[in-house]
Amino acid sequence: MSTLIKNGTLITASDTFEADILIEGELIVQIGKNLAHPNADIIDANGKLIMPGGVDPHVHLDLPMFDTVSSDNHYTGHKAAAFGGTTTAMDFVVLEMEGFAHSVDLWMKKAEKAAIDYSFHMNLTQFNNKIAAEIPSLMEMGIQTLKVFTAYNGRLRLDDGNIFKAMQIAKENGMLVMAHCENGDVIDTLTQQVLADGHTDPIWHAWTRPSWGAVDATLRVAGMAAEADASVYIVHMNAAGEVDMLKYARERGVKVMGETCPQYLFFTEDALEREDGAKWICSPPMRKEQDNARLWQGLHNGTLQTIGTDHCPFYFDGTKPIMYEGKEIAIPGKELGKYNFTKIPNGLPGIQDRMPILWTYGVQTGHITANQFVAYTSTNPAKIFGLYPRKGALVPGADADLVIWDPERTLKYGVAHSHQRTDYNLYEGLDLKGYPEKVFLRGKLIVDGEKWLGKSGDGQFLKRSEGEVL
Ligand code: DUC
Ligand code: ZN
Ligand code: ZN
Repeated sequence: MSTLIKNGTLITASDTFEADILIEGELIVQIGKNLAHPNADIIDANGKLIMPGGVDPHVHLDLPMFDTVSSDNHYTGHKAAAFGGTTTAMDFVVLEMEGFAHSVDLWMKKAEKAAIDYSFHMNLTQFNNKIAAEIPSLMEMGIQTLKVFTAYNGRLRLDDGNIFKAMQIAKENGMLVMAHCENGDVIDTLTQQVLADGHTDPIWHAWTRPSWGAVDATLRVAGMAAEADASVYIVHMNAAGEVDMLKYARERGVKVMGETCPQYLFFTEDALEREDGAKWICSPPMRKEQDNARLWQGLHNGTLQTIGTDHCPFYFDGTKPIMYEGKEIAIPGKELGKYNFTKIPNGLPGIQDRMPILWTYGVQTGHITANQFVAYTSTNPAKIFGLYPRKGALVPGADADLVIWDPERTLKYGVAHSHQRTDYNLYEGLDLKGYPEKVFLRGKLIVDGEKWLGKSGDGQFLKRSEGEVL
């Protein structure tokens, strides 16, 4: 099957130009002016923008947390992603006692429902000689990334010595270490103290996870990367000081890259003081306006490399069902922590919101250019995570993952437009200008306006190889 998209304006990470795109089967085969094909379906994209499908490097689908599970699975989350223009999503495998192969198998099973293409990062939350010896086997499975945590003592955290050893092994094997940077000791100490003092409101979540901890952990991780000559990627950067540490390390040649997420650009910890503050509980927490501003600046000047979502939705009130594809679904959510902020499941919806929100409030406000938008939401993640140019590129030979973007479409955003399977949207009521109109996954039209044409099982696992350091 062939599709010829005519007269669109193509936006890549580096250029903006007018051209036609010919798709044959799953691939882009030609890009140029005045293309013709005897029996292709023709789509007139006059007045529309065409970009590579979004690549979300950081999502948590079907993730068990506390006494529940994140409310989007690999079908519902992928469907939402597609409506927002994202056609590849990477989530994190929980490391079980039985080891990597068993853990990956469990995640492969969950992802049989996939509706867009996907790959996995491995949470490296245990470390011993046996695990160390098995790390290279992940590369054979197409998993090129190890995620480490400097927080969540006694659960997910590795001590610095083991993080450093993981970096040495990663360096040897062409792998990338991703790091969640907060100060676990300070968090645990403050949490015990405030609970003993009877503080249980959501705002204490932010006040027990100070931004200095994120800053110190970022510098520590960068320092270890320098010493191991390893590549690292700091996930969900949220504090101004983290951007400063990133800049400091990068200026000294350390192979460290940084991701932020829309929630850290648009919200502050003040949101946690609202009556419905639990909706904004995620880790790390949102910070202050000066942090938002420094993150925007880091995107504007290229200190940061990507914008992911950390999509990990929970219902605000999981005792009440919502309608999803004609069925009532209720999944326990934030109400679990009604009387204690430490019991509120951590995480926010955002997989669909990322690109439309950033287009209106990032590109049109002049924080980033349209080319940077493509770089941060698609091309750079594809490069860093070893998927380029199959993903994140508008070039012959690339997968035909495309978004036809209508720059004139206006809408009031919120749950009414969202396919994220939860009962709220952080951007409720925001006016948007510019929205995905058609989305293709490997040549197949999966979103056409408001119509969902994709299906469970259409998504493919992407084996990844060594990525680039940007
Ligand atoms: N933070 C969250 O808020 N949720 C999931 C994982 C994470 O790092
Ligand atoms: Zn994290
Ligand atoms: Zn995360």
